[in-house]
Amino acid sequence: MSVPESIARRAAELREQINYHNYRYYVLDQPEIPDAEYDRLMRELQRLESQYPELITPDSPTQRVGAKPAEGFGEVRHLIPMLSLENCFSEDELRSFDRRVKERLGRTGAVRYCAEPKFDGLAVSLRYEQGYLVMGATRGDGYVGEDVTQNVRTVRSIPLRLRGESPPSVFEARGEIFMPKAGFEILNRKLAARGEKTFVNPRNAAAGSLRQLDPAVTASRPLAFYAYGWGEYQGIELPEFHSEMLEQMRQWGFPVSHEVKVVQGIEGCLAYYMDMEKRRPELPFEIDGVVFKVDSLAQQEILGMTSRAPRWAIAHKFPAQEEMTRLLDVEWQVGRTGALTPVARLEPVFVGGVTVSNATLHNMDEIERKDIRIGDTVVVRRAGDVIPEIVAVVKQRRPADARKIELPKKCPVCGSDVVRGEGEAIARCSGGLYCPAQRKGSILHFASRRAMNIEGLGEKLVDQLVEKGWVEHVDDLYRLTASQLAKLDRMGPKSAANLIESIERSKNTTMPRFLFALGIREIGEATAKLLAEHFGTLEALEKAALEDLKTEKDTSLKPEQRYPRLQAVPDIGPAAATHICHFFSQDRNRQIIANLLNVGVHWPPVKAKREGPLTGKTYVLTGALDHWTRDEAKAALESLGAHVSESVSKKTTAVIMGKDPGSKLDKARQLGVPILDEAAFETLVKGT
Ligand code: 9MJ
Repeated sequence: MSVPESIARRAAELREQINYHNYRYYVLDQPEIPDAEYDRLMRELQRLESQYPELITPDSPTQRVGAKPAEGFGEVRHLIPMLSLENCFSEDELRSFDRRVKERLGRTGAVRYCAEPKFDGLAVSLRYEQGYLVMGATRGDGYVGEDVTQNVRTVRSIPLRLRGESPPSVFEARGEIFMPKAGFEILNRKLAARGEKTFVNPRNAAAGSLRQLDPAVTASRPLAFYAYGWGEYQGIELPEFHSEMLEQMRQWGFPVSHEVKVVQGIEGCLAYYMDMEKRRPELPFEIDGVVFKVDSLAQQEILGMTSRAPRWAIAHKFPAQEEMTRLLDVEWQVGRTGALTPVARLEPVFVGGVTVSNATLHNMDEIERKDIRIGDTVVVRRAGDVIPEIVAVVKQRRPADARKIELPKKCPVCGSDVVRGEGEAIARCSGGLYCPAQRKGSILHFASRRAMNIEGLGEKLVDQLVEKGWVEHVDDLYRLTASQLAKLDRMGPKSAANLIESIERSKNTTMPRFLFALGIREIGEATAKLLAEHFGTLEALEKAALEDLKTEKDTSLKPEQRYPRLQAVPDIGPAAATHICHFFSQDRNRQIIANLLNVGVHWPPVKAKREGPLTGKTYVLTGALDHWTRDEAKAALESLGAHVSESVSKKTTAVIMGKDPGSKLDKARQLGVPILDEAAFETLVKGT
């Protein structure tokens, strides 16, 4: 049977593509396509070659395991080849593996398997002579790998010497070097902070870290190792089972995962697969499937191997968490504070078990760092319940007409200017409450349970109220009538009356809730409470904010010296103070507050935090005291009702000075604030 021309062409194309991706993956450590895509290419070629064996060329990528070793490391020949594993993706395929095993063994009963996680890292062989680590090598193409001895020696979980009285004279341990998830996150954060390239996933990070010509770099990376097999050995007898040998290796000091289990037959395998898939998100390391190995070493011997993989093992892979698709467009969502978030619209793709058509792009910095453009082919990742994200761009597939993603100059919802502060990642709509998106967000926040707690006022209702123009600002909520509400979608007279009642009830609130409900940026619940305790009344807070505003443009002051009244409140720094000042400086905001008070929003007087002889007094500590730690001194003052502030202002009652006082002392002198030494401080706290 001759091979149809189109099939021969396709096979050649696949060979070329696969060879190229092997090179990217094994030599450059820079894969361009997700594993799932690579697997598909390989399977397609394998299928064509099994249909038309005359297509098989000696250099076909199906005829070997990996690719050439990179230049830079010495070569290591594996006396016993480091084979890869046959993959399967479904229960059916796993069942046919089990059937083949039974047929070859000529038995009908359940086969005993050793079930292992499939670690997602890079395979290495570690050679020990007389118990000492003498060589570490990567898999390479399975026959020749790279000498990474100096690098593996830096991996702390790899024993440099075997434990026990009589170690084998020669032993090659095989297993996976990988980067635990937590270490990967930290490493990427560090790299990003230094402006260096981050890694796409823990596997690439592990490969990139191990294959460093400078072992000092490897040493600084959080790598780990698990053993799951062996190569050459001399001077020992093998036990009956693979799992027993792993136990023996554990005795010699190799890390062997506690997730390794012996299971019986195909049913045992399927149960193990399901259990690991469920627990995958909580494991501290990445796995991309599970591996089943015929546990009896005698049976392994009978089964033998093909040129690429043992016939006694199979990897049952989880659905891919990364897939490729096209970025169709980017839309900008506007949040309550006006923050613009880019959202990627994708050509729908099945990834991580669901169809994904949107992914977050976080912010403009992220887009620029990854150089993402509209029209690009991108790698989308969806792991567990995490929001799908774009991890990388396949640059080689960038179409000529790919468009740069631009931060809109105008808010897509209200058309106001978009502003992005110097050095800030987040851009915002400057429309404030004029912007319907911000208005809806701020109304929902105002009504939320921990703010004004207006029960029954949800997103759908707020959308309608804003769109109909009935509620422009939060004070409008208190002018709604039951007959008006009853006209809205999915609202009967009863639910309208209930809503009016809960709006009415919300008028009776507390000052912290009210302050929190206003939605001033960076003013969360805790800060709202501190503000209320510090200022006691809204008038006092407003007055402080307007006074403090005058210090904003005073460049002779350091940021921490500006806004002294607001910054006298614990936890409030220059950024939060700026937001408070700006909020109260807007006539529109003050008008809304006045309206809210007019319609009857009220709260009981605020109790000062602690009543005591020093209530109303504010102290600042500077320098080290001999007999008190800073926290002890602060606690002593607070227990008497005083407030201890971080910065000196005219309101400061006194500054308490220890050894090596800082600039706060100068500030106190400048402002004529009394200064107490340690003795005077002790008289104050003990005598009062
Ligand atoms: C991984 N990657 O976790 C094997 N593997 O066994 C496990 N890989 C393997 N076993 C023989 N658990 C060849 C590869």
